[in-house]
Amino acid sequence: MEMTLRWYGSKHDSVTLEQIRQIPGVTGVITTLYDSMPGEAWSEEDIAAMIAEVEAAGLHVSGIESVNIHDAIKIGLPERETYIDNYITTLERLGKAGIHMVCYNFMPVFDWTRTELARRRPDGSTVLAYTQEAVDAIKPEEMFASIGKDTNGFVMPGWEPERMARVKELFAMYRDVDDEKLFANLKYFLERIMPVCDKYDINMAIHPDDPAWSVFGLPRIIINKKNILRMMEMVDNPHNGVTFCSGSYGTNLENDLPDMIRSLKGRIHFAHVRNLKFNSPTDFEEAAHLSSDGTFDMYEIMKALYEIGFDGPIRPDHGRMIWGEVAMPGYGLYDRALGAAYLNGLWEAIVKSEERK
Ligand code: DNO
Repeated sequence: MEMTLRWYGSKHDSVTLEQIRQIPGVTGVITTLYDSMPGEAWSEEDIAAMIAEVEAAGLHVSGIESVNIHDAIKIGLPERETYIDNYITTLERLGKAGIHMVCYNFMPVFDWTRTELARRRPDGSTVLAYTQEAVDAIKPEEMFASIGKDTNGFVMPGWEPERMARVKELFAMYRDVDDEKLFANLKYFLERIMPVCDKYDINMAIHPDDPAWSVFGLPRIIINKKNILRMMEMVDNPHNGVTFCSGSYGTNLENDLPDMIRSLKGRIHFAHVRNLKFNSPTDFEEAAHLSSDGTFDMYEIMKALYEIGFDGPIRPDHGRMIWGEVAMPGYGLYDRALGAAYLNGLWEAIVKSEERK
């Protein structure tokens, strides 16, 4: 595996490449063209500039998170053809530039959903949190306003104000899309892009829906072992793979994370590893990465990744806001750096204990 950190680009991120370079064991970044709109073809110049900037700092681009999917593709509108063509162009240009992993998601309307961006924990840190009660109590169009004040001035991925301004319209567009339709539209999209992925050896890594259940009545399909295996089988190509995100699948306590990892051998192309602390099955907060701070056994998660021979990029995921840092919620430097060091420590211990058996 390769330890990486997500980075939004110098225009958008409070964390610098120089800082990332100093986290022990982090050799790559996962980045994106954050200003690009879903459906646009990325230009060769922009891709080259992104890579050059990262490489000048002594790091490399280990993959893209995300190349976002236009709603027309998820809904299955006739215009999807143009947007899929543009997506293929982007993949082709990324492949030619030497990038071989692309993370994306297929969530309708909202990307990840949290009801609080700064819940205070007993140690004084603040974290992202979710309660089903809070979601049930508001209308989708009020969601952005209710959390928007806590973004610390950053644009949150998937929660761009222009997008949130259209929430009602987006809901109307998804009116006739149920789980089966969403699966069919995902299959159509994947079948169209697999040839370019085969040609340039690009691993597509779908991110799970977060939380792993339907919110506001929208269909959500990438939520559990059964559905993800269905997706792997429906387009049975090794380039059709997943981002294994422990914090997203883990929102549903019925998901056995190590077992899911083992069942996805060969198809996990990217890993987001973080912990959650549950106060009840419908109230969780994003704890520190350490097993003892949350609900998951992080050792077992890392061990399962080791056992399936996972060799892709991995990254610590949302961190707590600590030590007075002001950053995009979940994406500060300090706690993610602690997370990277901890995950590297677990990995070293697993590798050595297996090798010395
Ligand atoms: C949240 C992230 C997601 C993820 C996308 C992938 O912090 O994990 O926004 O990047 O769902 O497309």
